[in-house]
This record gives sequence, C-alpha cells and structure tokens, in this order.
Amino acid sequence: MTHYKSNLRDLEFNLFEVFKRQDVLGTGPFEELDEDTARTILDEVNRLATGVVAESFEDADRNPPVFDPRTNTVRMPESFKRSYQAYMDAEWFRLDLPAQLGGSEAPRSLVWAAAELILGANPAVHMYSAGPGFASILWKEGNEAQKKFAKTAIERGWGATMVLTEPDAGSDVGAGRTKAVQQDDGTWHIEGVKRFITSAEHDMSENIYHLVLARPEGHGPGTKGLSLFLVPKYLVNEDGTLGERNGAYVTNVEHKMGLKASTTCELTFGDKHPAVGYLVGDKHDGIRQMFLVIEYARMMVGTKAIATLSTGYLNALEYAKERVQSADLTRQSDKSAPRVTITHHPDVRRSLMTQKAYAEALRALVVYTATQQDAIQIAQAAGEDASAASALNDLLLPLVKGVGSERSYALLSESLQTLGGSGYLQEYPIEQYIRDAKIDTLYEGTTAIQGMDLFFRKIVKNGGQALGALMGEIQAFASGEAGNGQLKNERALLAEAAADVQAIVESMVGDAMRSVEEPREVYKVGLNSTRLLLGLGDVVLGWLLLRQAEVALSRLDGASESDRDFYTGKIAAARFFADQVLPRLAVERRIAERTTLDLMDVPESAF
Ligand code: ST9
Ligand code: FAD
Repeated sequence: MTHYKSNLRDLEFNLFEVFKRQDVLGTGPFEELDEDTARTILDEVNRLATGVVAESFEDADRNPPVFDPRTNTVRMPESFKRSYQAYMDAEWFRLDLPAQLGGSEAPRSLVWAAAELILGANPAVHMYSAGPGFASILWKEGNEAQKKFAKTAIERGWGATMVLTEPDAGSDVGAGRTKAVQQDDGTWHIEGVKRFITSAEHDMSENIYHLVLARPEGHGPGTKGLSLFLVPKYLVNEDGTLGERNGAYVTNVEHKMGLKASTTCELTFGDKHPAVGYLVGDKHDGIRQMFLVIEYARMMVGTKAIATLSTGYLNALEYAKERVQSADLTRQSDKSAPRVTITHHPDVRRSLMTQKAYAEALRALVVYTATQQDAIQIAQAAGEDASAASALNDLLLPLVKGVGSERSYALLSESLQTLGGSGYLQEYPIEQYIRDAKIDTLYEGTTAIQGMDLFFRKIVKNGGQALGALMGEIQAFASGEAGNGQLKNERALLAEAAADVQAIVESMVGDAMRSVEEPREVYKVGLNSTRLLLGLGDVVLGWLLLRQAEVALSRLDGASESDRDFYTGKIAAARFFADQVLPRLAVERRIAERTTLDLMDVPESAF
C-alpha cells in the first residue's frame, strides 16, 4: 500500500457519464481508440501510479537529490529513479504525441485523466518525464534539424526544461537580461544566469535540452524582444550520437519547502565555455513559442494541485471513518454515552464535504477544460475553425491553474485538520502534500498573474466572447429543468451566483474603461482580479457539480450498492456547494462594487 489514493471511479464518471467521451472516441483523429481501450489505459496507469510510481514519494522527500558543485551534477535517489524508469518504460507519454513522433494522439481528456494519476502519486515523476512533450513542441515549431533533434530526443528519452526566470525577471519575464550573440555559422552563444529551472540537472537521462528565452543583441525590451533557443547539455552529432559538453551548467540546486525530488536549478550559460544555442524555427518569435509550453505547464500545475487535494481528502476520509473520539453531539452531556467515529461530528462532516466538493468539482473542471482541447484536436484534424473552443480553453486555463492551486492548498489544510495532531506527523502523507502543493500557487505564473491574465487577456482582449458563451451555458442550465425538480433550489442559487460574478466583471470593466481618462482607476481592477478569479471559479465549479448531480439523479434507480453510494455522494456534494459556497458570492460582489482607491493611498511607510 502506498500513500496515494486515486479516484478512478470519479475520473471515469467525468469522462464517460458526464462528458460522454465515448461519442468522440472511435471518430476523427481518435478513430483507433475505443471506450474499452481508454478504460484499460486508465486501469493500467492507475496500477502504475498507486504502485511503483508512488513508492518513492516519501523516500525522495526525506533523501532528496544531491548536488555536487565540483562536477555540476546531481545524484537522484535510487528509489525515485526506479519510479521514473518504470513510468518511462511504460511509454504512456506516447498518448500525447502525434503519429509522426511515434504517438497515438489520444484525446486530451484521456491524457489529462491519466496525468492526474501520476501527478497525484508522485508529481516530480510527471515533471521529469516531460521531455517527449517538449520535443513535440520543438518538432512543431522547429526547422528541419530541430525536427530531427526532437525525434532523437524522444527515442533516447532525453529530459527537457523551460528556461525563463532570472533573479530580476520572475513574473516580469520581459525584464530578462540573458543575451544571445549570433555566430558566423548561424548558431548563437547564450550568456547569462537563469534561476529556479526545474529538472535542469539529474542522472536519469544521457542528455537534457533546454528551451531558453534570451534576448538577441540589439533586440528591443520586454517579452517581444526575447527569442527562443534550443540549448542542449551535450551537443548532438549528425548521426544523433552525443558530441561535446555544451557550456550550460547547473551551478546550484535550491533547498526548498517541498517537492524536493524535483530539482530546482540555477543554470549558468557561457561562463566556463560557450553555450551554443539554436534559434527555434529560425525565427524571432520567442514568447509566443514559449507560451505553447506554458499553456501546457499551467494545465499540468493545476492538475497536480487538484490530484493532491483529492488524495489528501481520501486519506482524511479513511482516517475519519476509523478514528473514534467523543460522544455524538446529541448525547454530549451523557458521560457514559458510547464514543463514535469522528464522521459523526457535524464539524468534521462540514470539513469533509467541503474537501470532497472542491476536489471533485476541480477534477470536473480539468476534464471539462480538456474536452475543449479535444474539440480543438477534432476541428484541426478536420481542417475546421477551432477558435470558439480555443478561446474557451484559454479562459478556463487560469481557473484550472489559479483556482485549482489556491483552493487545493487551502483545503489540504482541512485534510490535515481531520487527522488532529496525527496529521502533523510525517507518519501520514498530508504534511508532505501541503509542502509539495504550495509551489502550485507560485510557479507558472503566481495567482495574481492568473487573475490579471483572466481579466485583461481572456475577458477584455477577447471582447468577452468566451466568457459570454460560458455564462450563457451556465444561465441556460440554471433556468432549465435539470434534476427533474430535485435541483430547483440549487439551480436558483447558481443563477444568483452567476449574476453576482457577472456584476463583478461589469464593475471591473467599468473601472478599466474609466482608467483611459483617469489612469489610477485601473488599480480598482487590480484590487479585484484575484476576487474575480476565485469567484468565477466557484460559479463554474458549482455548475459542474450540478451537472454531475443531474447525471447522478438519473442513474440512482437500479444502481448497484456501490454506485448508489457514489451517486448519492455526487448529489450531496452539489447541494452542499450550492448551499454553502455559492451564496458567498453576493458578499464578494458587494465588496467589488464598493472598491475605492483608499488602499492605494496608504503610504508604503504606514504598512
Ligand atoms: C515555471 C515552470 O514556472 C514550473 C514547472 C515546470 C515543470 C516542467 C514540466 C512542464 C511540462 C511542459 C511540457 C510541455 C509539453 C507540451 C506537450 C504538448 C503536446 N496565453 O500580455 P503581454 C504571450 S516556468 C498565451 O504583453 P508582458 C503572447 O504571445 C516560468 N500567450 O505580456 C503575447 O503577445 P500577444 C513561468 C500569452 O507584459 C505576449 O506573451 N513563468 C499569454 O510582455 C506578450 O503578452 C511565468 O509563467 C497567455 N495567457 O509579460 C511568468 N500571456 O499579446 C508569469 C501572454 O501579441 N508572468 N502571452 O499575443 C506572466 O505570465 C506575465 O503576464 C507575462 C507578462 C510575462 C506574460
Ligand atoms: P515575483 O515576480 O518577484 O513576485 C513576488 C510577488 O509579487 C508575488 O506574490 C507576485 O504575485 C507579486 N507580483 C509580481 N508582479 C505582480 C504584478 N504585476 N501584479 C500583482 N502582483 C505581482 N521558472 C522557469 O523559468 N522555469 C522553471 O522550470 C521554473 N521552475 C520553478 C520551480 C520552483 C520550485 C520555483 C520556486 C520556481 C520556478 N520557476 C521556474 C520560477 C517561477 O515561475 C517564478 O518563481 C514565478 O514566476 C514568480 O516569480 P518570482 O519568484 O520572481 O516572484
């Protein structure tokens, strides 16, 4: 038994009962894959995840990778290497690759469902295994030599990294100073220091290639002046064999709060000898190209957080069903009353149901977002316009990443609380879950960045089209007949919450418009962007839970005993969320609408 408690039943419920993926399997680009095969894949990945992948989760935390500054190398824990190798040997990464790269191009909904299992079991394994995914982006964007490099990288199992951050350029990627100097032979020399680079050194693959944002000499400021370079650790000969050591060295590995198995590296270019880089696709289009990686990585980070909350909740639930403490509240004054398991206490139930509702709603958000990615795959294969699905996917990404990470981190604290003092011990996995999940609100764009991305780019720049379409669907559901009368009150609560969030958006759009004349008005947007992110998140989560409840209600009759429990839990979670969470949006709306500039007028010295 490992620490990891997966929820395959809920993943399959989302895929096949709510979002009906069997309707797209066997058709278009997914012609080769049917429902039975998809279920078998999930079973296999689940077996791997709950077994060998999860086995090193604790050991690699207590005995993390060791950096040797003399050789600029890292020794990984043996236990972790076994987990990683088992996952790579199974070659599930091929699900997400195009046929030309030896992949089977499965629907993204299936890919992310499988990814949740690995991310919940041992997130660093998933991150180190991203090499083939990076290669597919290089193959898509690269020139002929880079396409060949990408194929070799997949065949030989090379690791890969995304390299943006510098000491003075974190959220503000455009402040990066790493330089690229063109050489007579058409290559570039990269010079500078990047920091916090995930997976930049380890001893689990013979080569690691870095996708690096650097500024060619003479190019302008900001993100648009950055270009993307392929910088391998070892240069690669024509025949694909390894050549000389390139001049990109890891010069430090950070000691950090959690996710210790994942190396976080300082990467120095061109200090010992030149670091040769190749301009990706022979064009200066770096930030757009890097965002192809970032979009994927933001989805990954959100899924990682949500997977961790899910196993946190399931561990807490198991404990709560066994822990006997205190008498039932109705008999609290009877000192001889029998003691009960803590699931009998109303406050424990409140906490457990909050964890369950969010964990399952957030999983539904990941799968729903991934179904938009399925729609993009289908449209592209048919040569059709994918812009509506693409805009909706863009709108949902900051919710997956920002809401997923914030809610999961906060609620993992509830999971720990369920275990009382035992939760604080390293005997149970939850303290590690909390340490490992904190990073999810930080990297790949902090929560503040997700909130601004949501408002300025995904709502305002998009002319409100994707948001309008989403809110339209939510309002249509709320005013429809879902649940056959049994979800009437909940749908009314959803309609009110949706109107509250719509009002927050309108108030922020008003502030943004006024800022054209009066620039400081934009501060009011900044004061509310995280509120909007979390608020819109709650409305979407409430809607998804009610959609699940509608399906569950229709399946209760004649269900097996375990299915009856499962569906009853679905209905209870949706009702609880509508009743206990959605009404809070009225207060959020009130606060947003009353926003003043007072806070911005407080002198810094008064803080
Ligand atoms: C990091 C890594 O933290 C942590 C984990 C690593 C794990 C490794 C494994 C990952 C797996 C990945 C594998 C890949 C596999 C793929 C498989 C696929 C099959 N959406 O607003 P502007 C672009 S890494 C799309 O003016 P500023 C766009 O081109 C570090 N594009 O920005 C735009 O031009 P235009 C992560 C976007 O003010 C241009 O940027 N660091 C988006 O110049 C300029 O836009 C961060 O995330 C978007 N949402 O710069 C930094 N937004 O407008 C966070 C922008 O013409 N900071 N573009 O289209 C930010 O995001 C900032 O907002 C900023 C601001 C840097 C974008
Ligand atoms: P800052 O940008 O200095 O932010 C500090 C605070 O200010 C934050 O709360 C932030 O939200 C807030 N803030 C900043 N700007 C604004 C704004 N405009 N409006 C509102 N609030 C703002 N980077 C890579 O390139 N590759 C990697 O593989 C990688 N892996 C990482 C792994 C780990 C473990 C860590 C810790 C970081 C990693 N990063 C990586 C870097 C990561 O993406 C950055 O840490 C992150 O983008 C934030 O940048 P920063 O740390 O400089 O914080």
